[in-house]
Amino acid sequence: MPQLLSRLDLSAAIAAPAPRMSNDENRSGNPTGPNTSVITKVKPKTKRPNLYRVLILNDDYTPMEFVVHVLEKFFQKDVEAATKIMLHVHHHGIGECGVFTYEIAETKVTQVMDFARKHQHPLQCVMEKK
Ligand code: TYC
Repeated sequence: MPQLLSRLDLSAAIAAPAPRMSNDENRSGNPTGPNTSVITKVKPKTKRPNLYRVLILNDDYTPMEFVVHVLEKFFQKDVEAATKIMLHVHHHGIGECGVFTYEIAETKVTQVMDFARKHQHPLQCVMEKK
């Protein structure tokens, strides 16, 4: 008569059988060695990446509109968010454009510095480890 198996019983029933061992062998794989087992703990290895702030600095010459444009172009800010950041920098001297992994932050800094130089503005952009 067929037997009803629960989900647990079923998975046990279909699990792979233990490797065959000869009578004079044991779990160490050594016919004469001690009956020991190695228990390997699997450590979940998800490391959080180091993060970097990209900052812009105030100066007396870069036009406000240019800074807003930079924030829209390189940091995907809408005009309201860009204006808010630009005014923060204008009043406080420094402000955050975004937080990125090292390579992305470095790329943003280079893009902003190259763009400012191309338009002959003294705008400065730096990165700082969080
Ligand atoms: N202080 C500049 C001005 O009055 C505007 C400005 C804002 C410049 C932010 C740089 O990162 C900056 N034209």
